Amino acid sequence: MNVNRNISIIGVPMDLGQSRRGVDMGPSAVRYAGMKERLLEIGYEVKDLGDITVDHTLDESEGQLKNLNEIARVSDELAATSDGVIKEGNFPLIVGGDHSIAIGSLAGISRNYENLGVIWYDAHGDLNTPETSPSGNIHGMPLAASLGIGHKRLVNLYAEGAKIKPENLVIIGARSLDPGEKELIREKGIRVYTMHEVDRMGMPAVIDEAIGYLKERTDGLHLSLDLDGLDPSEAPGVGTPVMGGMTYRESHLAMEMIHESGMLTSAEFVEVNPILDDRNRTADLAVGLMGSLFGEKLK
Ligand code: EXY
Ligand code: MN
Ligand code: MN
Ligand code: MN
Repeated sequence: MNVNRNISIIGVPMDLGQSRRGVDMGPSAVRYAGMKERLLEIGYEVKDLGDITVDHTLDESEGQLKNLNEIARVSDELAATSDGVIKEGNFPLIVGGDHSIAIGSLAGISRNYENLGVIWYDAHGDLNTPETSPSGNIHGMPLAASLGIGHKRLVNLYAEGAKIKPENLVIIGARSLDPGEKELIREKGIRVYTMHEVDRMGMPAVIDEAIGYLKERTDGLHLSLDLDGLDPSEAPGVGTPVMGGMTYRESHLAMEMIHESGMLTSAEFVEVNPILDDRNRTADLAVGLMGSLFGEKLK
């Protein structure tokens, strides 16, 4: 199956899922880094649908998850938009904003598949629930919510219950997992390639194995790429950096191999925070990885 040649870009300037202001400027920074031009150069039809409006007023109510109401509202709008993009026959390319937006993207995109596969490229598991979260930040919860675990407002967003299945999920690059996340990984048998596996096996073997594992059981593939999956020395402009991450070169290879699989049906790039960045370096890197993901050749 070849990648759809018609890309629809959706910006989600979301910064309510975490506490570091600036990630709402991620979509602008990635556009400024030439995302649309890069994809046009490779030969795609590209439509930029603009940004989903986010009300950045912080919800100071105690007890609830931080900014739950606005995150749920935006996620619902993102779900409907990305669902519509697929139903029109286009490829949704979503740019955040913090990783809480994946609750909406997975809710909308998964409606179009029996078994949507997910590659979660991230330093973190994003598998926390309100009970296990050390921070109460919803950007640490999107994968649990998408698996049907966590706050009911997030679990039942756009459609009732789980949006993806644990056996259709692969996490790559994890190196900062909370106790509750480790428990959930064990309990659900989620396939995780931590940085230990990435180092021991090498990225080629990790991606080969992940693609082989997903190919036989899924009918679509969503890539959720959190820029903090890369080492902060290369991608400093992220809100929750963790040392010892994947290199830019390893990540390019991963993107090229995912493209070669012909399985990719949607993608999102999240957590670019230009305020924390060195000039626009992390956004530039994101656009470079998009080039590889969509088939740019070195020769
Ligand atoms: N596990 C920590 C928490 O839940 O607060 C940190 C989560 C960081 C999430 C970033 C988006 O990947
Ligand atoms: Mn705004
Ligand atoms: Mn994440
Ligand atoms: Mn992360």
